[in-house]
This record gives sequence, C-alpha cells and structure tokens, in this order.
Amino acid sequence: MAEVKLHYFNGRGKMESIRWLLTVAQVEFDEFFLTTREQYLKLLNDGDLMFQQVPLVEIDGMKLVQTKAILNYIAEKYSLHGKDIKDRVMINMYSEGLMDLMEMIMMLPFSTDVKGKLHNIETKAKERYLPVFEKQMCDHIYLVGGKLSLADVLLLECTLMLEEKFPGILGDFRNIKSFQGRMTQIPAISRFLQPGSKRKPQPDETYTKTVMEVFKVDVKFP
Ligand code: GSN
Repeated sequence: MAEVKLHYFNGRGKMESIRWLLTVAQVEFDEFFLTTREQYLKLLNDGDLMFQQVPLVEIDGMKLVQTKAILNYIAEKYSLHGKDIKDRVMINMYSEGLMDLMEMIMMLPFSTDVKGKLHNIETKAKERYLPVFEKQMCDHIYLVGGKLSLADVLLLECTLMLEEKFPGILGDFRNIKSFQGRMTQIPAISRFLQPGSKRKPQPDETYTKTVMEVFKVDVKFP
C-alpha cells in the first residue's frame, strides 16, 4: 500500500489538483472513495476532518485538510515551490488565480443557469486569466524561476479543463499552447493523460448525485 492516502469522491473536485501534483512529483498514492454519508460520518467521528470537509490527505504521519495547504506542503517537499520566498509568492499568486478559475468550473454541476455561468467563465478566462499566462510564457519555459513548479502543474490542469468546455479557446494563446505541448512530454504527465490513470473524468450525474447525498445538499446553487 502506498504511503500517501487520498480520501475524496471518485471524481475531480478539489482533489484533482492534488492528484496532478503528486503525479508530477512521482509520488504513489492510494485512493479511498467516499460513496456514502456513513463513510463521511465515520471520518467526522474519527476526528479526521478538522473543518468537517474533504479533501483529506494522509501523508508523513499527518492527516491534512485544506486543499491549498496540502498543495503547498507537497510542492515544498518535492521542490516544486521555487528557490526562495520571492519565487514562492509569485508561484502562489499564479496558483491562486488558476484555482479561482478552476473553482468556477468545478461548481458548474452543482449550479443552475449553467449556460450563463459558462459564458461568464469563458469571458473571464479569455479576458482576465489567460492573457496573464500568455504574456509570461512569451519568453519563459516555466512560469517562475526557470523551473517546474506548482503553478505550471495547475496551469496545465486548468487549460486542459478550459479546452474541454471551450474547444479552441487557446487559439489566440499560442504560447500557452506551446507550454501545454512541452508539459505533456514530461513522462509522468504523459502517463497521467493516458486512459486508465488516476486522472478523473469530467463530472457526471453519478458523481454529482453522490456529492449531494453525502453532504445532504438538496438544491443546486442559483
Ligand atoms: O479548499 C479546501 O479544501 C476547503 N477550503 C474547502 C473544502 C470543501 O469545500 N470541501 C467540500 C467538498 S469538495 N467541494 O467543494 C466539503 O467537504 N463540504 C462539506 C461541508 O460541510 O462543507
């Protein structure tokens, strides 16, 4: 059994970036999927969920929650968080922006007015987020410090998600497209993108229903 254990749904959600980062760091992990409310209540009763929320990651004898804290720990441990505090703050700024954008996509299955929200996401992606990365990638191989970091991993994850929703969205962002090409040649990433890997598909009805049942959510967000 692997030393790192992930507790989450059998779907992307907030855990998917953690799966990506562990993959790039070449860390093996096992997954424990929440399928029933009883399993969630057991984690609660065992005192494993500090804020009664997942993702939960068991690593180095700790039970970690809070996605960003987990990502930062893994990034630090596997040298994917820059060489100094100035690199780190830039990595964190890029990463926060990417997580804001991915969060909007993540919430779609739990929302009403999906069409309106999709339009808003596409506009924000094209006008607010992608231009930042396109500009930086004009004369850089990686986003920060000439070295692969958490921010690059999230940029790849985010842009692949965007392309699933809006095919061709990178048409005007050629530097990001080249970046994607370089990143997908990294062997661990290339394997992760193959069928049968631990990468999760886009959310379907079963995933959405399971999440809503486990957390007793009755109505979708307006
Ligand atoms: O980023 C984080 O890990 C936390 N700031 C939020 C985690 C969170 O919202 N987890 C959800 C499931 S994942 N989807 O959004 C959760 O556990 N919700 C249950 C609840 O009662 O809040």
